[in-house]
Amino acid sequence: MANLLMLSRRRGSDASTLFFDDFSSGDFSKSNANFSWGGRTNVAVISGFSRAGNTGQCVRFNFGNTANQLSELRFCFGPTNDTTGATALHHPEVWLRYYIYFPTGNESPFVGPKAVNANASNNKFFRCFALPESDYPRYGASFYRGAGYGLGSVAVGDAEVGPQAGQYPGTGTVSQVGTSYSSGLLNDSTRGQWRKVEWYCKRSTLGDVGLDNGNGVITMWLDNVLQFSVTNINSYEATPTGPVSGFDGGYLFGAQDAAWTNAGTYVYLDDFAYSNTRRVPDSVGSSI
Ligand SMILES: [Ca+2]
Repeated sequence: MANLLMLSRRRGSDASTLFFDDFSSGDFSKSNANFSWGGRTNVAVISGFSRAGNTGQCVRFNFGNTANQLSELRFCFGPTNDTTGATALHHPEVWLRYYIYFPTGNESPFVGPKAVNANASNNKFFRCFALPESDYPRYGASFYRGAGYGLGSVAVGDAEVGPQAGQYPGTGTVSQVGTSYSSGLLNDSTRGQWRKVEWYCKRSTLGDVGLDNGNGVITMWLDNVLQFSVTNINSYEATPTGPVSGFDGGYLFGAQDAAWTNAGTYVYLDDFAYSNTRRVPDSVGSSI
């Protein structure tokens, strides 16, 4: 019995992990009752490069040869992707884990020029929201660089990630912005490595007098190191169209208001995993 139990645990990985994709399918077809990939723009699963090395598959975001090219991968917390949220699971808390790779430009075989996101503007890094997206506040973070955003000095070629918590769509305003940022996400010492990105997003709850408790959270870790945590988000009651109690989907990377410096920049992503109960352990594999 003990041996069977150990085998079961090994095969099952972690019970709290609801979805995992190493992209060995060669596309975005993997899905289950809890998760599915959605709309894609200038993004593909490629072979011959992955977190495992110059083999296997991973996701390649193509930021193109023109300024501001959109490169985006959407997802849904549900069995089929949709834009209405009708089939989504409305999880009030979500944990995501994935690995990203910014090329140095010197890889062999070549995987793209040196990834440099050098402008002080809003370049999408991550978003998580209820559907339809146009109706509810978005959680997320964007690349920023320059005065007024980051803490400490920022050398040429670096980029930081700052939280945009509870951003209401369509208004152009950000209701709450954190004051601490991830530095060192993208610089000469960190290119050429697979870096672990983790997110925790929690909707705020409704208080007993019908008011938003203002306790929504967005937290980011990079290689297990806490980067920022915004813990006072209003996202339950104070929406344009009424209460929202969970997350339905989101997207990885996305619109780039400022160009990546080098034409033809690629960014890579692999070993994506999702849980709605706790942080996803490193051991999660393709058995899920
Ligand atoms: Ca892979």
